[in-house]
Amino acid sequence: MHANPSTRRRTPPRRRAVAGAALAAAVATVLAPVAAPGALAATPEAAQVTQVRQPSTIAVFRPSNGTWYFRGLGAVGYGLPGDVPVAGDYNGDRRVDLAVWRPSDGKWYIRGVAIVPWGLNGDIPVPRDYNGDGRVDLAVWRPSDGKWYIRGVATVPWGLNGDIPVPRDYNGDGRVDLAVFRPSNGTWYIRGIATVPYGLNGDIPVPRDYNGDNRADIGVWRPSTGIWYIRGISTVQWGRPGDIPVGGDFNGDNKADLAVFRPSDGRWYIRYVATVPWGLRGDIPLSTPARVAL
Ligand SMILES: [Ca+2]
Ligand SMILES: [Ca+2]
Ligand SMILES: [Ca+2]
Ligand SMILES: [Ca+2]
Repeated sequence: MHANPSTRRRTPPRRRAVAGAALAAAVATVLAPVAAPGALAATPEAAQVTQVRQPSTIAVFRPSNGTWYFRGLGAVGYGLPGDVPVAGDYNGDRRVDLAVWRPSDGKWYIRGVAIVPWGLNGDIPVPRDYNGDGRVDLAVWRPSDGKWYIRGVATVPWGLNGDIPVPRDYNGDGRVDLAVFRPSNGTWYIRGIATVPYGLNGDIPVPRDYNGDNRADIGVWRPSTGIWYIRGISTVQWGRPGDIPVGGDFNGDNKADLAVFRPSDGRWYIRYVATVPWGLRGDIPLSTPARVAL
């Protein structure tokens, strides 16, 4: 049995108390039934599985010069300082397109594909293939109203200001599930599936499929200790304060690996796989499926 990260004695001092009534109201709101948007259809599982059979890329986006550096593939300038990297397969050709979302103008710049306004400054981009057509959909989660704005698919209220959006396929039905991690109470709210207390305020949610059953596993990485808590699977110390956890399957076995990027030495520490120098302090570490359109 692994340690329960919700153990109260480990609560960081910065954890804020939430008034009982307010919390109850918040939970009631977030659990309120939402009309199912019919457009959130099933994703062909084969398409997803095929994509993850190859090792993920090791890459960084460098905000200071707007350049992407893909290890073994090359470097491409695309984007500006302040942009949020949102690489994904937007046109359905099974190659990852370089893309950035620019908070200042709310536009998605998708290299070689399109420039599309979608979202407002303050939104959090959450691109995923929500309708299962093989193309990543433009989507933002808006903290101020807790709504998911998924272009051409649906607008769905799920979550509250302060939440961290964590959309994944948690039940393995091939559909991306809307979900948020709420730092204030360390709880995961997975729409239509479950409400799961797991983690503490200050933890970084790292939902991935760690055991290869094609379901995203709930997990958090704790910056203060470098410990990964993967629900029902393992508790492992990997990384240290200052590191940035990175998702990805770096050896192509269809299971997510524990990996961190260390800004202080520019190295990737991938457990059981490799230690790789790639990047500089200030870079944003990225990992994508192997096929990238450069
Ligand atoms: Ca889509
Ligand atoms: Ca699902
Ligand atoms: Ca899993
Ligand atoms: Ca792996």
